[in-house]
Amino acid sequence: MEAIFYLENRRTFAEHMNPGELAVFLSGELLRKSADDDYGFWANRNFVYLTGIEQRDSILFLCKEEEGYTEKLFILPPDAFEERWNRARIKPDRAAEVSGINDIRYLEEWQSCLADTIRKNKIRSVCLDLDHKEGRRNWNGADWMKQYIETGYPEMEIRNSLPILKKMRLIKKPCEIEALERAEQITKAGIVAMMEHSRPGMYEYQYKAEYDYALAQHGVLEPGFSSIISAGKNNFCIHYDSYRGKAADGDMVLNDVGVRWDHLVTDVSRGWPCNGKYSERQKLLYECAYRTSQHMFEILKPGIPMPDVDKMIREYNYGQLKEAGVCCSYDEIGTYMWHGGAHHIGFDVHDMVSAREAVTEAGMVFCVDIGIYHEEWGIGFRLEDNCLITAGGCRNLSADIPRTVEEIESVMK
Ligand SMILES: [Mn+2]
Repeated sequence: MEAIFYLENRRTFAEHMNPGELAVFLSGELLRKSADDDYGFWANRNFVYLTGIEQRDSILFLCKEEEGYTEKLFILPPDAFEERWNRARIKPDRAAEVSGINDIRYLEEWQSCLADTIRKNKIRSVCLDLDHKEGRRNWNGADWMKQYIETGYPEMEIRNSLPILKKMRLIKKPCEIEALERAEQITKAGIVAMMEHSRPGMYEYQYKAEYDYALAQHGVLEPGFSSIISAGKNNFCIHYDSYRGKAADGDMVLNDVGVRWDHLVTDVSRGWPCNGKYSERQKLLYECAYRTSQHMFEILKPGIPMPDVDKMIREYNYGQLKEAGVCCSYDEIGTYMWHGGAHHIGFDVHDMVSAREAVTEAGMVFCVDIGIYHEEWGIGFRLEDNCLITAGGCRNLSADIPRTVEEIESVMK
């Protein structure tokens, strides 16, 4: 992404702030795993969305003034010893180039800058990224910052930045769509590699190795999220991640995988027979999902409430399963469909999950995910594609990844 992307994001965020308000964002801290080993650092996505900076212990200040706003970025200072052992730290001029922020300071200044800004700009309210999910601890540092501000400035009002960011991140910019398109091509390479190597007796970890290898050939060193790759009965565990099972002749393989490119992540599922030829029952069920998916891509357009998208998938797929003689009453659909079919993707794979109340709008990208689970027949799979809503309709960004029975069988020949 070019710096203008981050600059525009900050400008839009500032438009939602009130004069006398300060927004503070943190990239997050490095988490220690055990002994002298740490978890890989993962920068807070909202911080990256606003700065492009993925280095730990970085802080962004956005200060709203009567006219416009000012911005400051705090980064770690150089440390020859630390950098010799681990990695080079971003230099101020590079941080300015990436983010488009001119005022770059070293981290040790942030407390005095905060005090100065609060006093000089008569700050009465601070916006923090208080992203709390079901009471689980938030590692982006915002909770710590909230406590710091409440202790030092007891009169200060605290406002949650999240509703603003959710709204912003729902609509993708053209450069984000471009990044997604590139990510889809690499996702295709990974999925096709798994299909091409597929054979009875193959272990799930071998499929995973094919996927990871194909991605690495394109410079993508880790999958967009924890890959779900399973075979046979393991397909009945929706977020399966053990990779120890083996595909027996006649089993279906399920993948639910993604690729991150320039921060944007895809989320695509396919289901194929490990031996390369769909059985009659597999084909029957797969084609129900396929027709439902095609139907959705024909009708999706701006102006549809997201819960309705989910409902439409369910109802249409029920019609298909009924016609196939699999399911006789809508009350039973839960036996075969275990999860919803539409979540947004973007900087996170479940991008802004609580934006379900949204109404489709040009620039939104979400999954059209049809999962069918027939335990009695031992067949479970998902067909999941990435739908971009356009001014007049929609586009399937993952359409190029083999998805019809014929396309998949011909890749596996
Ligand atoms: Mn998925």
